Amino acid sequence: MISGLTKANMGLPDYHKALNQHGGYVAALKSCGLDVLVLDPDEAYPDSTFVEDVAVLTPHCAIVTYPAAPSRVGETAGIRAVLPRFYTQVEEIVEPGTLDGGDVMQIDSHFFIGVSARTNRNGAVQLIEILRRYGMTGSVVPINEFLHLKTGVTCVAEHTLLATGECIARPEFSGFTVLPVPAGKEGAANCIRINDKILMPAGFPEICKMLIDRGADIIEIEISEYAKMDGGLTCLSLRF
Ligand code: CIR
Repeated sequence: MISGLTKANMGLPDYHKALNQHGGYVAALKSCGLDVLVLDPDEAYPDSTFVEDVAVLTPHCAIVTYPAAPSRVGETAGIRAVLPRFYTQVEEIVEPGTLDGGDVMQIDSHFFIGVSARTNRNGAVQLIEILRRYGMTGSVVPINEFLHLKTGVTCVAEHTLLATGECIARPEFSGFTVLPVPAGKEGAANCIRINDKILMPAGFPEICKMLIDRGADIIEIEISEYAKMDGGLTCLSLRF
């Protein structure tokens, strides 16, 4: 894990602390009523803990992605082996398309796809075509400031997004109530809505208070060691 890709400039993660934080994350998912399958470590791939990036899981099919980062391409073999346990329909993004799951935000049967340094237009178009075949839709959102779309925006309630930076004013989200996360607190924008709970990264009390005032039931999770590797809450699991 400590050999993974990062631009965070926050120092190396403490591996044992990271393992403890992972345990807390899994416990939080279970406390929301989810069954959790923890995959074996894939020691060949230091970024493989960010499992969200190698697949997109929908109600009708799973899609194995094609990560843009050369060091992550081989991670897909591990997830491809697991998906048939849960899905009969497994699709794939192929070259020259690239796509990271962190760029895909599902809201009902629509998928917003960030075109970023990791996801190219070809990958996004391939995903939209796969979604279309299964009766779902997709559209692209250009992303320049962030690693992934969901680094800058996630869904916190019906028709309501938590967004930061360039994602606050994007026309693609004009039909939503957008709750802005100010500069300096960007890490708060990557949260997970599960059933009636919202999982939030620890360390953003003002943002939590804003959500609680709107009626949210929050679980805060410490993920400092993953933030050092540019990872947020959503990256650490695939939820379906
Ligand atoms: C990477 O650069 O690929 C990893 N160190 C972090 C990936 C974070 N994933 C995500 O936001 N979905």
